[in-house]
Parts: sequence; C-alpha cells; structure tokens
Amino acid sequence: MAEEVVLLDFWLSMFGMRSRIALAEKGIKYEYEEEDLWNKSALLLQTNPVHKKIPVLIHNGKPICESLIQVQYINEVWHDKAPLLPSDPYQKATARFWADYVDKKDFGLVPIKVATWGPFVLLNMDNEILQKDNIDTGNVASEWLGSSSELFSLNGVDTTLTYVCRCEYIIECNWKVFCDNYLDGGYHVPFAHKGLASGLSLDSYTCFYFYFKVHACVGC
Ligand SMILES: N[C@@H](CCC(=O)N[C@@H](CS)C(=O)NCC(=O)O)C(=O)O
Repeated sequence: MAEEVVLLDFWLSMFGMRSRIALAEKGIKYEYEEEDLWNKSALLLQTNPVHKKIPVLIHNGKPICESLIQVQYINEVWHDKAPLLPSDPYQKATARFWADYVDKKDFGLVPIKVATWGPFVLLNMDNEILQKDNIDTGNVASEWLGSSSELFSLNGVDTTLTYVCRCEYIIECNWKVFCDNYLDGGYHVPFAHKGLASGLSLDSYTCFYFYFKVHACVGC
C-alpha cells in the first residue's frame, strides 16, 4: 500500500521543524499543509482536539500529535532508513542527553518575575526566581522602580493611569530603525531638530538610569 503522509504545519514553527527534519533525514515524501494558526482548519481541530496545535503528522489517515512523539514515530515506522539515534545504548543515552539540553536551553520558557504597578505589567529578568506568593505588590514602586517611580509620578505616569485604547500603526522600517528613532527622537539634537531643540534648555539635559533610562530636560 502506498504510504500517505501529511504534515499540518506552520512554516515558522520550530516544533514543526523537528518533524520536517526527521522526515527529510528518512527521505519520506509527504504532503505539507500550511495552517493559518489564527484560523485553524477543521482538519487540525479534528486531528489534534486536545491541544489544537501544529504540527500534526497524519500517516495513512491516523494522526500523531506532539513533535517529539512524531520524531520517535517516524524513526520507528521507517526504522530501515537513516536511524535517528545510535543503536549502542550508551551512545543513545548521550545523544538524548544533548537533545534534551539543547531543547531546554534554546526552547525552554525562562521563568521571570512579574508584578503590576497600576495599569503596567512589569517584568524583572533577574535570574533569581521569585514565587508569586513572595511578591510584595505594596513595594513594587520602591523595589522595582526605585526612584524612577517618583519621577514617573511627577510626570503623570503613575498607578492612576487607566487604559484608554490601543492603536496600531504599520511603520515601514525594521525594528532597529524604529527603536533608535523612538528612544532617541533626536529632539535634543539641535542640528537635527532645530525647532524642537530650541524649546529645551539643553544645559539641564540629563540621562537617568535605574532599571529604566529616563531622559529629562527643562523647557526654555
Ligand atoms: N509541544 C508541542 C508544541 C506545539 C506548538 O506549540 N505549536 C504552536 C506553533 S509553534 C501552535 O500550534 N500554536 C497554536 C496555538 O497555540 O493556538 C509540540 O512539540 O508539538
């Protein structure tokens, strides 16, 4: 019987990539079906009703979900072609160890501290993991924002801010150009923005760092 192999996938998915690599290593011909993850197909929902995620490997009409399980399945079904693991138990264990290492290191979710300050959600990327119960939300301003919280409050950025709306813009530049321009703005550079810079008393211009970078300048 001719093998019928279908992969429901999304081109950017690192999980799908696992199965694609395994199929390529074995030289298996398959039908690739690109999923729209924002509008999932009936086939995806039907074949992976538990997680509703790609990749789904469908072999002769039978779905296999979860990329690592697919790789194992591919290796077992097409065992006569290009084995994905060494046969020696010790070498196999070593290969699995490094696969697990790369998996956690590169794909693992990194736990981070999270707290809220008014309408803001603050993320602290320190390595130390703080359990939710240990977060003293009363001290977020002083412990997380330090003296920046006063500075923000003085300038109207404080816990009383409320959500008004979200606006989306399409900006035709790459992210680095956007961040450079957004962060700097160039308003304090007289030759770039004469008019704007003339409204500032540049002698008082300071850059203040405390977890945040705040540019401050007194107006003329
Ligand atoms: N543990 C799963 C993870 C699969 C996964 O997270 N797929 C993502 C795309 S990379 C997905 O389908 N997301 C759609 C959703 O979460 O609704 C695997 O290894 O196959």
